Amino acid sequence: MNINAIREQFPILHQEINGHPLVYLDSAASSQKPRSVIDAVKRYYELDNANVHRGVHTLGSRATDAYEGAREKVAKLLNAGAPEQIIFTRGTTTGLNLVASSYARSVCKEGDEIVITPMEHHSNLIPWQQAAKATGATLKYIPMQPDGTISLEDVEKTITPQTKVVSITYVSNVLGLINPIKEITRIAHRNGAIMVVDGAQSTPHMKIDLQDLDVDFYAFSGHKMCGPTGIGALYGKKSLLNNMEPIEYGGEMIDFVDLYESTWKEIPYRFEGGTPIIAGAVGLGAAIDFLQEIGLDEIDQHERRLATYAYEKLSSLEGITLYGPKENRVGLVTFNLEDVHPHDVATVLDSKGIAVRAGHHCCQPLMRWLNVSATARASFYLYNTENDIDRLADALLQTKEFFGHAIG
Ligand code: 7TS
Repeated sequence: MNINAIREQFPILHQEINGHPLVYLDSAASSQKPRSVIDAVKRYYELDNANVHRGVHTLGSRATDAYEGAREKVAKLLNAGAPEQIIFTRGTTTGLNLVASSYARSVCKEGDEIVITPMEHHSNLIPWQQAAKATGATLKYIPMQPDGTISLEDVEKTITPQTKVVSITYVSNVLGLINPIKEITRIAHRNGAIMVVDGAQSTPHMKIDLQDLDVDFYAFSGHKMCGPTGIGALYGKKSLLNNMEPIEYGGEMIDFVDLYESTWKEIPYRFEGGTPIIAGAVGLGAAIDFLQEIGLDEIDQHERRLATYAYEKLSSLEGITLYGPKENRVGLVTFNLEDVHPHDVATVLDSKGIAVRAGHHCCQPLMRWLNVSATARASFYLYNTENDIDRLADALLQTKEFFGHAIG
């Protein structure tokens, strides 16, 4: 990977923030966008814009081709099989809510179980809390080891024949660890449960093969993988989607409407009521082209190198606590400096042009498990370099000094 050439393609990176060259270390919250994605959205609006799946006019069919072409790109990226198994959504949150509201609420009943983990992002936790409350099912948690990982032994103990749904994040947005999704899926299926995966932090960073993983649902967001905000997708197995009720009713999702009864289109359209996010899908398609041209395996390796470098470099600072396992982690490092609130850390770093996130990262139960109220987090992507991490480490030293605790 030629990082300089890659960085050249991201206009936003080439600016000064508070008098310093920008170091963007918040890609887990939202990634930056390459020129090709920005141009694809612009070109779509300048040349092809129209509504999809309706008019017979030329612009309408161009827009439809662009939108459906993006669906095919998503299906190929994830090795998802038939493109109708891809439903465009607003992002991971919308995808997970769709499964919890449509599938879980119709399948689960009292005595059934929904299994998740304490490391889940709120968008893979609250939908299941609500589905459990609505159906009388029990919400169960697979316990975590001291380093945050989950053991297959605990997975075996937690998932039972009463379990109807298991929903787990592939990659933790706080701990940077990768969960053994393929093995958990096998255990879920053996017990008759379906497997749902939160792919928000995995899709941008590693090669995903849904047919190999054999998961039943998989949700992700475009904006974390060089695409625009407001677009994402949910993969679902055809056999499940075909039997699910829509959760949004209106235009474009119907087959036949009468005064008192209506019927729905085939999948995926029955889940895409209203005018869809056409320009977003076009941008996501361009983002997929961009990532695939570089290669997801190369991106993955680059980020793992950065994560190892960052973990080692930061752990040598006195008074720092790093969260999550040392091994097998993806490109992010979550940490706290002794006696300095993470919001203060992020504020001082911003004054030096370095963007990191501070807070609970939409993982309040995980924060309680870690026994902290908040942390700081530096997250990396294909455009970050060792130099960015050196700048972070230097700035953290200065932060510590600024707050009157010189690091030895
Ligand atoms: N799941 C995980 C694991 C996430 O990291 C996020 C967003 C979501 C779901 C929700 O994605 P959305 O696109 O629907 O909002 N995570 C973060 C983060 O770590 N910092 O800001 C957003």
